[in-house]
Amino acid sequence: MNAPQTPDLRATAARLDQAATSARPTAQLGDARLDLSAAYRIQQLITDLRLARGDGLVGAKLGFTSAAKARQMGVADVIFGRLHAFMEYDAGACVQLSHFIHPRVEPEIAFRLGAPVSFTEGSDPADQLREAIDAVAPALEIIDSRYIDFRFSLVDVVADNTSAAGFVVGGWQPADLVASPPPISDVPVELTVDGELAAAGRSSDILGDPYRAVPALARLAQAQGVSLPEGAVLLAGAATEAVALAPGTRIVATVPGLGTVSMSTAEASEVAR
Ligand code: OOG
Ligand code: MG
Repeated sequence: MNAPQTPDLRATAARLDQAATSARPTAQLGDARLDLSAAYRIQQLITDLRLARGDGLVGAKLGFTSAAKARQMGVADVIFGRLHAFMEYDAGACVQLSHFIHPRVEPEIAFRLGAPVSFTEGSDPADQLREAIDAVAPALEIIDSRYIDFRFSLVDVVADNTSAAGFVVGGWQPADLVASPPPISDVPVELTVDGELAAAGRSSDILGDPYRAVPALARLAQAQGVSLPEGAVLLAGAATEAVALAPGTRIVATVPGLGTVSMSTAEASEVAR
């Protein structure tokens, strides 16, 4: 009799990485043997492939921190993903949609680390992360599920690095989270496309207060054994539903107290597939 097959996590990681680099969707994992810890292991193996290509880790993100996002995707648990150098775009950048499968954009709040964090044993991970944060900014995240039709289970989306595909950060403002957090705990968050309101929420839709993303991220990063470099960007999770990106548009996120951040998408005629 054959021994029961163990899922090939490495092959799954390679398939998801390949789907991202080729911008071609792949089938949902649909493997009942995979649990959440196997999903995070696949995510780690994707990161290993990227690091081996010289594509450094430049940050981390949370997903499903708002009810709007959880409702949109039918997945409720807060999830953790990695941001790599290839995902970073300058503020105002014009993004080629041919690099993506079916990209969506969502408004976010970003924190920046002024010092590296390695979550050493014996000290509270949330304190370590909070003490290292030196700036806060409005941000846009591009998400692009590698799965057909942008459909996934919790295990699928964690294995797929939480659909992370791109991010744009606006002007950083100093953040002293211990002494004087800027007043952005409950302010409107708006996303416009070509000047029209496309999604709206409040910063308090993010776990009740975007600062609560910091301990949540610290806990998940520590659990995954992730160290974050100086300058790392942390995305707190979208306050609104994500909006499908169309060619030839300008996207702006506005968070009063933090300012705005924008990007645009290239015209369809410029998109070479
Ligand atoms: C997963 C990523 C969720 C957020 O901010 O909630 C996320 C997805 O919706 O594809 O980034
Ligand atoms: Mg997001």
